[in-house]
Amino acid sequence: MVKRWIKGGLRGALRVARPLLLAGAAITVGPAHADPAQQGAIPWWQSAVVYQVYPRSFADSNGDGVGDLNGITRHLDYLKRLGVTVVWLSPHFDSPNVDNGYDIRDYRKVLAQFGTMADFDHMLAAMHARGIRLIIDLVVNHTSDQHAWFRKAVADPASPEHDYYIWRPAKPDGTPPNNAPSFFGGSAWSHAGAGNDEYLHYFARQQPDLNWDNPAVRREVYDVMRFWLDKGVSGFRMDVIPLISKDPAFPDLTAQQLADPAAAYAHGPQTHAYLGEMNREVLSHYDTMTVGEAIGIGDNEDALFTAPARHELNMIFHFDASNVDRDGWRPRAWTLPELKARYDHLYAALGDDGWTATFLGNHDKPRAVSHFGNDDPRWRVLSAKALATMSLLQRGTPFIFQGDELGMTNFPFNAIGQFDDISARNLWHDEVDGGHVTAAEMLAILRKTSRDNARTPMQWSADAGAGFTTGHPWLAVNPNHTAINAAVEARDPASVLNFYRRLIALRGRAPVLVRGDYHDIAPENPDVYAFTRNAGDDHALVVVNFATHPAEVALPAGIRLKNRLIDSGGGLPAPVGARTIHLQPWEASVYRF
Ligand code: TEU
Repeated sequence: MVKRWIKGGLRGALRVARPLLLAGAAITVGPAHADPAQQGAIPWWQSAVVYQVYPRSFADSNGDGVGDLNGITRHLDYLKRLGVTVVWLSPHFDSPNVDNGYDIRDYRKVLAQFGTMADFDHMLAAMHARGIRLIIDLVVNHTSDQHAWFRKAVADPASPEHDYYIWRPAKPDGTPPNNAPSFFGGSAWSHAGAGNDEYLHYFARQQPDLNWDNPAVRREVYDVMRFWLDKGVSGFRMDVIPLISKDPAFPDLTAQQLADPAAAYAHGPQTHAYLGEMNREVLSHYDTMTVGEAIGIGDNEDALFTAPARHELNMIFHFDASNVDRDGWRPRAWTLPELKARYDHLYAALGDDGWTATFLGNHDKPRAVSHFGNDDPRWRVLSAKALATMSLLQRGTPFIFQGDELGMTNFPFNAIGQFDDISARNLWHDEVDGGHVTAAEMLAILRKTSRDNARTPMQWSADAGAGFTTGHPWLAVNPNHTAINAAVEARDPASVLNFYRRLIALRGRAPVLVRGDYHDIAPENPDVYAFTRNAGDDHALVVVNFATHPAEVALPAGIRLKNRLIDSGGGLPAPVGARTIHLQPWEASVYRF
């Protein structure tokens, strides 16, 4: 083990209280922390395994039905045992929670329901004591409409804060300045204050977009970043970061653009200038990890954000693969070759030096096993393991969404009243109340696609409240928590949880699974996803059967199988030198070759 000082920690040392400093400034970490300049070394953010905590739903320590920071601190040994090295914390800031914290009222204050700044400091120190780093959510495309800046902006159009936001006059006929839609329904423009001006909000009207063209806004954002970095956080997941720059002319979107507004919004003129400035001003002074939520960005544009020489971000989330079953808000049928093609396209665009983030789910997606696997009790465990094998061993830094390591499933929603999410409720309002879609059809769609599927409380135990809370949970606990929970799975060697632990450990032992290139060896195979990872003389083969029937994959010449490294618990290993691998339903294996 190598012990190193983190640049930010050292800087923070001058500013934070000494007891915190002792626990927070030095992190004991594995070989990944070796000097990246050293030949062959892998930067820590590449060998990291990240775990996303959605604080509202992770663990409630005080019985109010809402998860909190002390709840997270309580479960750090669980995360340590899982093997994750970084936690991404979804927004923990003061917020009116119109969009569950993605509408921030005060960037320097912890949401009261989640605890205090002292709880935050304590949590961070406890993470560092376990060699776990923390990255936090940077939500700076927009603020809450209750942020002091927006309140001043509305109250006084002559105030400096007015220019922190984006205002344009309504058209003479009273219609919005242009036809831009909000992601949460309706126009992206709303009226506020005196006069004729409307403000821009790509999300809810309670989430006004910041005016990044105003240097004062950028300075404020950089100060917020330094505030948290100086506390010892190790970086940021950047919410909808490609959206920060806007074309000030605000032309109407074309019909084609209206079909995919994210793509239209993601290509503002100054995005890269601003990210470069952010890196120069802030990130380059700390040892950080950054991951951009790159909605609207094509695979081919990845390098603009992540090429090391450009000094912007380390990696971005691409959504093409995870959206394979979606056409806007409507589900669409998909095939495995189609899913593989989306990954293959991304990796081809990235090239052998590019880097990305791999993931199956997050707080905006349905549950991974219900989404890409099969949550029927016959296949749930197997398919959750198969998906984990795919996602943790693809090339990139893997992100695990809380509960996916248990194979948690979608929730059996059967009424609109059970949904909390503003996007589900607004969609219902527009489409069902608007008379375009029947209630039954929309319910069937939301049951599959709703973001609330991922947001139900973490299932720690079979107790009432799932061990998440002793009170009344803010969102219903999935009734299947009596069977699917961390306590049961910790004891069961064949559980999804124990498989994740082994898989993460394997990734940690085998550098080829981190740094190796990626090559799909059977893109047309309708059942099996088979890809190699290669680094010098080190070669690994990952095979995953996506079918509920046995399937096989023929190996190209040049692959001479050696030992099997891990298997999700199905068939016997293929013999050394075999030309074909036979897989049981939803079986996943990894071989050396
Ligand atoms: O999400 C960005 C985004 O556009 C989608 O995830 C979108 O919310 C979804 O497709 C609509 O159904 C980020 C956050 O992850 C999300 O939770 C926030 O709601 C959004 O930004 C606004 O901050």
